[in-house]
Amino acid sequence: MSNSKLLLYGYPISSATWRVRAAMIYKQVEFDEKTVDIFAGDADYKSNVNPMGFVPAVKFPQNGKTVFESLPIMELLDSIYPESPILPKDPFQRARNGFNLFFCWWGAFDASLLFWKNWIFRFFFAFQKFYKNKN
Ligand SMILES: N[C@@H](CCC(=O)N[C@@H](CS)C(=O)NCC(=O)O)C(=O)O
Repeated sequence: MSNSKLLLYGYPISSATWRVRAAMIYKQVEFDEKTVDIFAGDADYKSNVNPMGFVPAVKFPQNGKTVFESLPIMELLDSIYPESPILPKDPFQRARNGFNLFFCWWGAFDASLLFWKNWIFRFFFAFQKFYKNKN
């Protein structure tokens, strides 16, 4: 694996991974992909990459940092690789775009109370762990 490529941590049937993968392909950015077994759970991934255990995450060769959450990843991709933009340049259009994305994202999961409960607990545990040594 070359160090100059992005590394996408994903899973084949993950829609959140698809959107990041699609953005990279659209932008013609070279990347390698590592499958994280989200069903079995990957303790190493959870400890070292995303404390919530969700995919996708992307490791950037520019500084070796790893970013998780598909929407910020896509925003970062657009800033670093401005060719073939995926976000509107106009700030109002951008805000509208952000609204649309969040609306779809939250709306899509609104139906599942079980998912919400699980997600909220995972979020707070992961948040605590991730920011513990960052201050
Ligand atoms: N908000 C996250 C959500 C990512 C997400 O829900 N990923 C799912 C696959 S599509 C996952 O990793 N699920 C594993 C699990 O629930 O443990 C994003 O947009 O990146």
